[in-house]
Amino acid sequence: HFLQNVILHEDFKSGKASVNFIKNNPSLFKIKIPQDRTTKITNYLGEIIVNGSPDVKFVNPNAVFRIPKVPAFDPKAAFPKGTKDLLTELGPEGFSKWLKAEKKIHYTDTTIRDAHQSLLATRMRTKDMVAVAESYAKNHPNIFSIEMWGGATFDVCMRFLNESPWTRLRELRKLMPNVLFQMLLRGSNGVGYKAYPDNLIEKFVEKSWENGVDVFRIFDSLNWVNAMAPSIEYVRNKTGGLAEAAISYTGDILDKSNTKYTLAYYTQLAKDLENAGAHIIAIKDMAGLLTPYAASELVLALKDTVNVPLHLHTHDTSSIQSATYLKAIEAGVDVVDVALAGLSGLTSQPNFNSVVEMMKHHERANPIDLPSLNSYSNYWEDVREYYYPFESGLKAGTAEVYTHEIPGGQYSNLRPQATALGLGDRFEEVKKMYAEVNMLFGNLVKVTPSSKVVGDMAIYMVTNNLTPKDIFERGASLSFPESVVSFFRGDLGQPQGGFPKELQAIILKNEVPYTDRPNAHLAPIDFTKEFKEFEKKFQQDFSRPIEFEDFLSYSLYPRVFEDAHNNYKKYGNVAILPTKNFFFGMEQREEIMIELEPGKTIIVKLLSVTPPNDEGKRMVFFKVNGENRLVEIIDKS
Ligand code: 3PY
Ligand code: ZN
Repeated sequence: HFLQNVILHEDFKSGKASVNFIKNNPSLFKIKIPQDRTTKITNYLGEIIVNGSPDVKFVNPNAVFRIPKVPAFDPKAAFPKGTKDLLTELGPEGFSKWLKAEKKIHYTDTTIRDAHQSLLATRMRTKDMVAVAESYAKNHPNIFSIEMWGGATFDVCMRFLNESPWTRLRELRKLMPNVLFQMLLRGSNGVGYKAYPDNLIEKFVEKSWENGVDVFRIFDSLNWVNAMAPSIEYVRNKTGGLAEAAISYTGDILDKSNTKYTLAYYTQLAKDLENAGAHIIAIKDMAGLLTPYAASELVLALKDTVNVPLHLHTHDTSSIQSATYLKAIEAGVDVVDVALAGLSGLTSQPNFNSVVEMMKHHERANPIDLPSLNSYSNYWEDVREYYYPFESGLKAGTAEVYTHEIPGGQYSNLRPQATALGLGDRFEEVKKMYAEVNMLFGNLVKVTPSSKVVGDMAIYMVTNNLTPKDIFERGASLSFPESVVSFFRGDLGQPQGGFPKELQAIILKNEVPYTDRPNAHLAPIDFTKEFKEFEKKFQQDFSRPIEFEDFLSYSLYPRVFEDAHNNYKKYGNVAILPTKNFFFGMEQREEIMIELEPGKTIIVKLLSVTPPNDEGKRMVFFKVNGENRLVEIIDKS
C-alpha cells in the first residue's frame, strides 16, 4: 500500500528521493501510517535522530562506546541459595537474629540504585541492569542484598526513561530470585517529596513486597520517629520482609560543641526505632560525614543500646569512607553498603571490590571472588560510558562536605540545577549558602526531601543576592520558594528542636502551621472507586494491560505518570531499545536489533534523513527486517 507505493517509485528505488520527491508526489504521503509497534519505535528513533533526546543536553561526537561484557554463567544451572532463601526459611525475626549472630561482615550492593542515583542523576536503564542480573545472582549469591529500588529511581524511571518502575522490579526479581532485594522508602513521603495518605503508603508497601522487595530501608528526612513508625508497621503487618529503620546521621558526634546531634541523640533514636518494630537499624550517612573514629564510637554505642543488627550506609564524597567502614566493622557493624568499583567513589558508595581486598585477612572477612567481582565492575564501567551526559563532573573527593553537609545524591544534582538557573559560576556561593541556610533553619537533618528545601532556599538567596540578615529585615515583602513555605507549615513533619519561631512567622506570613503528622490531614484513598476511574481514563489506547500498580504510580506522581503514559501511547515500549540508541538515536547505516517481545526481534537500519521540507519536516528512512520504512518528523531546530 502506502509504503509499497513509495518503495516501488523509481526515484526512491534509484536513491534519488529527496525533499523534492515528497513535494512532487504528495499523493503518496496522504495515507495514515498504521501505529503498530514497529512504527511506534521507529517514530521514537526518528524523533531522537532528528531532534535529539530532550534529556541529553550535550552530545560528544567523539564518544567511544564499548560493548559491555556480561561475565559467563550457566543459564541452565539452578540459582545457588542466598539470603532471600534464608529469609523465606527463617522469617523476618529469625533472619534478624541470624544476621546479628553472623561473625563475617556482609555487603549490600548499591550499584543499581544509590550509586547511579548519586553519580549519573539516576538515569540507569532497566535494560542494562537486566542484562547482567542473572549472571551476578548466580556467581555472587553470598551478597547480603541488592539495593535496586526506591529513592529517586521510582520517579526518574517514569519521568526520564519512560519505563515502569514495577516492570523493573519484576524483571530483576525473576533473574535474581535468590538474593534479598532492598529499597529506600522515605517513610510517610513514600518515594516522593511530600506526605501521602497513610493508606496509600500502606498499599505501596504491600505491593512492593508482592512484586519483589524484601528489605525496606525506612527513613524520615527529619529523623522524626512519628513519620517512620507507620511504615515499620506496614512492613511488619503487610509483608514478610524486613523493616530496616534508619537514623540519618548529620553533624559530628565527636565535636563536643555540637549539642544537638549528639551520641545520646542517636542512641535514643535507634532505641525508639527498635521499639517501633525495626528488624534492623540502618545508620544512614547520606552526606558522608561519619568520620572513622566517629563511626567506632557510634557503632559501639548502638550495639550497647539495641538488640537488632546494624547496617551502615555512607557516601564517599570526602574519599575517606572506606576507613570509616574499617572502624565500623571492627566496632561490630553487621552490614555495609558498597558499590561495584566502576560506579563507586565520590558521591557514590565506597568501592566494593577494594573493600573486599581490605578485609581479606581480617577475622571478619567475607570471602568473595575478587577477579570475578572485578569482571562485573568492568561491565559497569563500559555501561557507564553511555551515560556520560549525566555525569556530575566532580573529579576528586572533597573535605568541603564537612562544612556544607550536602547529601551525595543531591550534590550531583545541585550543580546542574544551579547552572540551569544561571548560577554556573556561583556554585561556591551556593554551597556556602547551603550551610548558612541550614543554620538559619535551625540546623536540620538534610536528606530528601528536607535537603531539597535547604537547596531551594540557598539557590533562591544567591539568585536574589539575599543574606540571612535580609530575610529577617525584608522577609515580609519576599515570596519564598513553595518548598520552603510548605516545610515551615509542617508538611514534612517536625524537625528536632522545633522550627525557629521568628523565621517561621516571617515565612508563613498569616498561615498557621500544624504540629501533628501531615499525613493526618490527607483524606484516605478509596481504592475501589478511584482505581475504576483510573482504568476508565487510561485504559483505551494503552498497548499493555493497565494494572493496579500503575494506579499506585499515578497516585504518587499524577503528572509524571500521565506524561509517561502519553509517551507510551506514542512510542510504545522504548525500554527495549539499546541505551545508545535510546539517548543518541542512530548513526547513518547503523543496524540494530530490537527485541519487541521474547522471540520477536526486528532488525532496524538507518538509511537516510532528508533535509527539512517547506513544512519543516524531515523524512527518516529505515530498513526494517529488509523492508523500507519511513517516518516523518518535525525538525524543531
Ligand atoms: C533518596 O531519598 O533518594 C536518597 O537517596 C536519600 O539519601
Ligand atoms: Zn545514599
